[in-house]
Amino acid sequence: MKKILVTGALGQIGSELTGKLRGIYGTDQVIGTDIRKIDGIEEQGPFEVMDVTDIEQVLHVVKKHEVDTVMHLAALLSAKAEAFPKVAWDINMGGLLNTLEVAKEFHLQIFTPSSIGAFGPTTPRDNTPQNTLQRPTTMYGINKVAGELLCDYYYQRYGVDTRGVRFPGLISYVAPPGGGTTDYAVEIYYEAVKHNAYESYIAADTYMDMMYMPDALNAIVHLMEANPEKLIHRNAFNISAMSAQPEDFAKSIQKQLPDFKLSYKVDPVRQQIADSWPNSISSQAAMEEWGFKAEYDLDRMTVDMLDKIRKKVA
Ligand code: AKB
Repeated sequence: MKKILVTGALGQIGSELTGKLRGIYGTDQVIGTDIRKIDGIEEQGPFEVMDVTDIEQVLHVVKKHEVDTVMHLAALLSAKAEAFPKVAWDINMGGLLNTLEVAKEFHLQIFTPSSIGAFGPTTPRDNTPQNTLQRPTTMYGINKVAGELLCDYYYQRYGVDTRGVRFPGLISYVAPPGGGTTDYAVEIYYEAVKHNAYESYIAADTYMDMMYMPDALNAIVHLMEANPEKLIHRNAFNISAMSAQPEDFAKSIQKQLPDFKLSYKVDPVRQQIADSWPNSISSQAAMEEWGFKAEYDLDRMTVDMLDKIRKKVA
């Protein structure tokens, strides 16, 4: 049975992935870790406060729990990384390098997400291929490209079983994303339920890839369970469920809330980041190599998001 450590377990992905993995592999088999702790977290399963930038702490927790797999999620997102580039480098690169070093020593399997942020303005914008030009212009993107290469390097040089995907914007009602460029696609649902209106910081006609969290979690589990002989790429698989602009979300919400209003007040920093990313990426390699498939399209996701948020804020 796997013994899995999740870094960033209180973050947007981690707070849902930890529970999903506990449902599959058993509560005691999954150790949540984060730089901070919240009340009652230990009642849900094993939890350790751990700073990924301190390799001694990572080593200690891996040895203590006899871990064999790490879901390394601790990272700053794109807009936050643009505000604090040096901190982003230290956390995003330092945390990953420490995790890979510990993985090399203890023969751990590693998952770490890359992002559509690993692409840049010179990347082909539509149906972006798996292997293409990557010259990102953000600190986050630079971290992601370097991370993809590092994971490949640790596999090729040391045989570490590294795996990963390039996530699009992830949409969920459980934990807020915080500090991303695609966060508007989460906020729009909360504002729809609370105020029947949303002011978007991303401009009209800006398309980005998106995915509902249940599809993202399934993708992680499937990739980690995939037959390694079938994996040609291993790391940084493009995956997407939909390509959408703010107006598409508004139209989908209006099918449930006909009076919903969308307006715009563009944030130049996040708009510039969004403009440097593709409109839509191709998930072909992930489909062929490990059977990636998204279950949720925009309308199905909208119905579920609105329903869950209504119950949450009631
Ligand atoms: C962000 O907006 O920074 C993230 C991402 C697409 O990597 N959601």
